[in-house]
Amino acid sequence: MNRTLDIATSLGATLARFGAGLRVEALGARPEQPLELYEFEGCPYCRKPREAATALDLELMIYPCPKRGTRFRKVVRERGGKEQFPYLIDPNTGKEMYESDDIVRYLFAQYGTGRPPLLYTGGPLANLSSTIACGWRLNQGVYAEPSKAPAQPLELWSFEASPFCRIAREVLCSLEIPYRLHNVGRGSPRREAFVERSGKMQVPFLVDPNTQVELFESADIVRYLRATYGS
Ligand SMILES: N[C@@H](CCC(=O)N[C@@H](CS)C(=O)NCC(=O)O)C(=O)O
Repeated sequence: MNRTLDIATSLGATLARFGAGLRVEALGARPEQPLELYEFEGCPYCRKPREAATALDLELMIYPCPKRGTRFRKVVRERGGKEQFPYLIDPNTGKEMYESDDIVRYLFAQYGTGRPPLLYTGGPLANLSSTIACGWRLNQGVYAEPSKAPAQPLELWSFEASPFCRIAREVLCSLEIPYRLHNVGRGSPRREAFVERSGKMQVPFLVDPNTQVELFESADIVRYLRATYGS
């Protein structure tokens, strides 16, 4: 996709969700270990738990499960009994679940201060606006593309509502590359440490421990991922 169109449609997706996943909300208990989310970027239901994770400043291990994917879909089938996404595993509590609204409610109850704001569950309206957001992105982050698996998961600093981060996440998804997602939404207490680590407050920021490459700029990240892991 042409770069200007790419950014414009990604911004369209952010606006369609009224900026959910932009800033951090009231925080509760902090998990010791990152939560694990099996999802894909082009799935409207998967967006809601990712938004909630930004709002709750949670670290996630993302296991991308695009359609026709061969790496992580089977894990969900084996653990939960069916291929339905999103699927959350919380190693801190032993809880595992399907259903985006259940996941969002669980996250706010466990790691926020109770009930989620309407924007984050919102029933049919949230699903409709998330579907419209996916529509803006056509088929980006829906289907798996042939790829080489990295030996170790990558790391990405991001927040859900950022149009530039979405562009990088969609490619990680299509290439089925697992990654540790460091959420640094507006108001995140992690931002200071991130700036110390990276040198500036800019996302997306990708670290590949397999090659020691560190990159800002979504277009550079996309180029790097395709050259290194695409086939
Ligand atoms: N009510 C479920 C709906 C989930 C759902 O329908 N997910 C679709 C993807 S958007 C799915 O898993 N489809 C099966 C597949 O992709 O193989 C929720 O909110 O989590």
